[in-house]
Amino acid sequence: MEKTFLMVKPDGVQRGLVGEIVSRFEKKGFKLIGSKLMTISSELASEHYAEHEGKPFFNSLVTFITSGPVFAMVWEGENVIATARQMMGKTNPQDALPGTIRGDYGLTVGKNVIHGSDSTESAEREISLFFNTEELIEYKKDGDSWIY
Ligand code: DAT
Ligand code: MG
Repeated sequence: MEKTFLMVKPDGVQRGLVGEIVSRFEKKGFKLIGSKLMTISSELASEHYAEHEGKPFFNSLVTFITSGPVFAMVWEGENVIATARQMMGKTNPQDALPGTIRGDYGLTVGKNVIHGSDSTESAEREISLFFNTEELIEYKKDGDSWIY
């Protein structure tokens, strides 16, 4: 089953949005298979956002993502990578539709509440960057027979 890496950014943690965000993915029918509250080192931040190195916002992005605890998660389910991106909304919260996480809770691109992998390759890369295999819990969710 497909897996993705999602992370409530420091602004979302500070604003008390962790529960709300977890709840949206739970209610959608996805399965949480790993999670932790953690602080990100600047090394991990630079590696995580390596594709943006050299861009004008790179330094402020690293400063922001290391500025407080984040809530890192791995979610599993059918088409979870693309669906989670839809549920997050566009990168700039001003372009994100109401009903999406960024559309409902964000105002600026620099503080857009949540990260989510954008492809199978980035999901695999980001999951292994943030989680050891023993931190990912494979289990059967009884409710799945009412979803699939
Ligand atoms: P996403 O987080 O939707 O995958 P991205 O990978 O293009 O977006 O960028 C990573 C983060 O960098 C994004 O969540 C917020 C920040 N960012 C992107 N574009 C920006 C810009 N033009 N100015 C400031 N921050 C930006
Ligand atoms: Mg991205």
